[in-house]
Amino acid sequence: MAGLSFILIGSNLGQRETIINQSIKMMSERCGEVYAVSSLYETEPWGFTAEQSFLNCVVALRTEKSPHALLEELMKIEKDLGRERHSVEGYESRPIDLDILYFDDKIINDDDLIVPHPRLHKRRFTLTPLCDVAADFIHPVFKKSNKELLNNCEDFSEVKLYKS
Ligand code: PH2
Ligand code: MG
Ligand code: MG
Repeated sequence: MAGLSFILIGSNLGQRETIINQSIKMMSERCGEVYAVSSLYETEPWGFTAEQSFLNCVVALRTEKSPHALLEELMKIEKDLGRERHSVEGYESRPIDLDILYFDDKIINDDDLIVPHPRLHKRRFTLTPLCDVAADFIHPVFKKSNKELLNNCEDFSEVKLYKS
């Protein structure tokens, strides 16, 4: 049976909106059915300083892939869209970042993949678009809806509507 996954998309390097739209098209061609897309938000870099702000959104994806196969395909799409990974400490600016937030109500704690995403509840730039597409979805670890997580979120970095 198909799995239901939510993916956070982020970009703060290059033609941000164009690259994000390309990534959504590639996910629909290579990963499964993208059946909902949140509004697009302009967000303050979280956890590091960067020249350019981020654009972030969340897509809902129905996929036949396993969580690890999905991760592998998302990393290939990142690479195809020009993402380079450098071995630096901490975060760095990137043209595209595709993060699995949830995969059904699975709890995965592997070296290469942790689901639900371990920092999703701490980040307004994630919870705001996530609530556009899945406000009532229950976090399988905290047993709280995304809406509740957003209401209790202590991160107040700026998240501005960019395009609905
Ligand atoms: N991603 C990060 C680190 N910081 N800040 C914003 N606003 N948006 C992001 O997508 C983001 C971030 C690590 O992946
Ligand atoms: Mg990320
Ligand atoms: Mg990532």
